[in-house]
Formats: sequence, C-alpha cells, structure tokens
Amino acid sequence: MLDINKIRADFPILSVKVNGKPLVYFDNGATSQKPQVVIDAIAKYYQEINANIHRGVHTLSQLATDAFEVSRGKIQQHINAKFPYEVIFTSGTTHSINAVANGFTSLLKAGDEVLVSALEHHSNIVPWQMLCERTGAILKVIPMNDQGELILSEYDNLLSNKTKIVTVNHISNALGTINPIKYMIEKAHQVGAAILIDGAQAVPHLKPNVQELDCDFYVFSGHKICGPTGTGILYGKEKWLRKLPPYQGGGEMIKEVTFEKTTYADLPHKFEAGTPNIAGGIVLGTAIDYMNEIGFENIAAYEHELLEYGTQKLLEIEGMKIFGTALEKTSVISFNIEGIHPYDIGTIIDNKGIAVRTGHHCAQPIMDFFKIPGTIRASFAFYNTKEEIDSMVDAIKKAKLMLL
Ligand code: C6P
Repeated sequence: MLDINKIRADFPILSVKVNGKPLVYFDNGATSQKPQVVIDAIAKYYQEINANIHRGVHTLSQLATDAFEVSRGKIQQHINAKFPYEVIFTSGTTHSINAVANGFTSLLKAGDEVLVSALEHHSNIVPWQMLCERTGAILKVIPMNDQGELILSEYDNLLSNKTKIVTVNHISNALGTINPIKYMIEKAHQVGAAILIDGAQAVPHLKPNVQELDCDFYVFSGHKICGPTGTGILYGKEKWLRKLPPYQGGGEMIKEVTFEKTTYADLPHKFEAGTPNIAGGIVLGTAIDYMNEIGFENIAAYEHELLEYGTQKLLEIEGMKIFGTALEKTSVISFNIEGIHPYDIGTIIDNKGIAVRTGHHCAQPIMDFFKIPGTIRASFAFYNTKEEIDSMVDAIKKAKLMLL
C-alpha cells in the first residue's frame, strides 16, 4: 500500500498552480516529475564534489569518480546485469539505440534482415532505417492487431536465418501495451539473432531483470524514472559490447592514441567518449533508490488501479474511443472523442491545469494503423490520484460541450 499523500509531498511541483489551477500531471509518459531528494542531490553534487571523472588524481575528481561508479553499480543491481561494465551511461534511450544501430553497421551485409515492431517509437525505427540504408539490409515490421498487440504468429514467420537483430519495446508509449518480450527474446535467439529491448516506458513501472530475460541489449532514459534529463542507460551483454565498435570517438574511450592508430579503452569506457553527464549519472542512482524504496510491486499495483478507474471513468463519456486495449497493459490511456480533434481537448483542459499529451506521440505508424492524426494520452504515475482522474474527466466533459 502506498501512502499517496506522503509520496505527493516528495514532489514540489505537484503543489504548483498552472493557469491558476492545481496541476494535474498526466504526461508521465513524456517525462516524470522529480522528488526533492533528486533535486537536492543535483545541488549537492555541484556544491560539494563537482569535478571531471576518471581523469584527475585530486580528491574531488576521485570523489566524483567514486560517486559515478557507485551509481553504475546501483543500476547494475537494479536491472540485474552480470557485470557493472555492461552498464553504459548515455544521454537517453535515443542515444543508446543509435549506439547499437551504428555498431551493427560493420556486422550486416546486403540482404540481411532487421525486424522492428509496428508498435515502436520513432527512436526505435529511424536508427534502424538508417542502418539499413548504410548496409543494404532489409527492414521488416512485426505487425499488430486492432487491440494494439503484436501478432506473434507473424513474428514467428518473419524470423529466419537472415534476421540479424530484432528490436521491440517492452511497453508501447502510445498505447501502453506490454509486449511478450520473454517469448520474443527466446524466438530471436533460436534463429541466432540479437535482440534489443527499448525499456523507456517499462522502467517507470517495473524492474527489468536482464539476465532472466536474456536480452542482448536493454535501453532506457533516466528522466522517465524520476531522474534528470540527459541521462540514459545502454545495457549490453559483455559479448556484444566487445563485438560492437564504439559509437563515438574522443577522450576517455581510448587506450593509446597515435596518428597511425588508436586502440580503445575497456568496457564500459569504450562507449563513454567525452565528459559524461556526471551529475545526471550520479543522481540517476538516487532516483532509482527512491523508486525502489517505494517498491515496484506497490507502484505496479497502484497504477493498475488508476488504469482501471481511469478507463471506466473515460468510457462514461459518450463518443469515447480508447486506442490500445491489450490484455497486458500499463497505466497509459490513449483516446479520442468522436468529432473532436485531440489538440482541442488538450488545449482546453490545459487551461484547467491538466497536462496530457496530444498528437502522434512520436509513433506515427501507430496512428496511421488506426487512420487517425493522433490521440489524447493520459499516462499515470504512482503519485497520481483518482481525484485527479475525476478532474480530468470532468474537464473533458465540459470541453466537449464547448466544442460540439
Ligand atoms: N517517449 C513520450 O512522450 P528519449 O527521448 O531518448 O528519452 O526517449 C525516446 C523514447 C524511446 N522509446 C520509447 C518507447 C519512448 O517512449 C521514448 C520517449 C516520450 O512518449 C517522449 S517522445
């Protein structure tokens, strides 16, 4: 059981007013809000130990380096990676996926196949299209059904010895579908393909266990789990991280540099060129500690209640159509109201302090599948309440009266 009032008090932004009204923040899929411990930890880093890492012998540099590596260890434990050096700090999911897709350039040849799912965010489509353009590999799409679930029989048929990598999200940002990744990982491995899991929308709701899943790569952003923006993780199995060439060249990722030849640093530094987001990396550990204290089982159970309540309340509105009705679903509700453009509802309820996302959610192929320009997306976090859902539903009903 969560003590919601206590949790809400941890988030200063939840008591601000927006447009003169108490903020109702339902855009958690875009980014989460930050608890005071995270905000304080950022200030504490700059006030007490700010220095560049892995470089200086001076005390501050060592303190900062230690804090950064302690955070890496926390993330390793959190996702149950086998070794700390399998955890690479990046600037976010987008960066992590691009690092892997670029690395595969040297591993693919014309005619090889890359499988992406129909449920992907643009970040998990475009880097693979670019990879295919560079190599002559072919991009194939795992289709979905009207509920927004991947069609696994089609996935099985698409897999072959030509498949070199499969890439799929753990949870869809636009529909909330939880994909059967364990099954998909097993199947990909049966044909010798690697598999990358985009966990951007999963990590706010559950604790991934990368060894149990047996995925080759698992990527996510820190800002969706109460951490700072500009932070992210690329988890890769050691054998893959050794095989892939580095994504960027620069300081920190080298062993020896001469004008004739450069040799690369060991993992994880091979993939961490340049000065990283040091404060962000350290504070991501603080954010993960905070969420673990609340407990992912508690978070999942409470968010499921919000999902059921929100779905039932929204369906009371006439003309309501919910997109994404998968059996396995997280606390995201994507919807439209007949005859009304999603932007109009989004703008009117924003005047009442209610923040939802409207549009294609960087997942245009999903909107094309449903033949719609976009949806209104309410994405709930563990600090939201049923009363806030009531406020949103009430505001939508009033907006509807104005617009129709
Ligand atoms: N989705 C949303 O409102 P970055 O921007 O690198 O932190 O994350 C990209 C990304 C990749 N995959 C999935 C499944 C995502 O949901 C996102 C980010 C946000 O849905 C912002 S577009």
